[in-house]
Amino acid sequence: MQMKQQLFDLFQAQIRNELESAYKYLGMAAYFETTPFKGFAGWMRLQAKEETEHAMKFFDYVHDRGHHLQLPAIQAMATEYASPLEAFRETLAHEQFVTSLINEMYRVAVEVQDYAAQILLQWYITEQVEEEKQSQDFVDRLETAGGDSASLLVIDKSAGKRSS
Ligand code: OFO
Repeated sequence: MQMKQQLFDLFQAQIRNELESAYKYLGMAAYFETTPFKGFAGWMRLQAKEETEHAMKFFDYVHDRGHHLQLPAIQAMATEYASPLEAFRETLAHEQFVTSLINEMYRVAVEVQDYAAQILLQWYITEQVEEEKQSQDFVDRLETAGGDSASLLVIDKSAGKRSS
């Protein structure tokens, strides 16, 4: 059964938002590739892949519900940042923004009594807790390291251990 138009519009927009997240993190990967911080570059590359998977989960769902999608334009993204800390602060702020979008989708799903959409969105609500936590952890560690190169390289190395 199709979703109410108001909810479908949000799902359609969120496919673009998740792909914009992927593009944003790919821009950060491009920035880190120009620095000694190849661990962060790899981490951002994997984050971009994960965001694409988030988009595809919505993509599959709207088709399961019998909708026909439109795909609006995706905006250009920065590939320059002042420091790893600036990039991760931007990541944290972005994830907080995405959490607010997912929460709004859930609010509307409740309002229109779409129980199936609520179940799907619960997965994203849980995922956003993880997304915010991992960004916050990097911000905290990078703030603690300050301008100390050795500490920054230790954090970079740990970021490079991410496997999925
Ligand atoms: Fe899709 O979680 Fe980040 O944006």
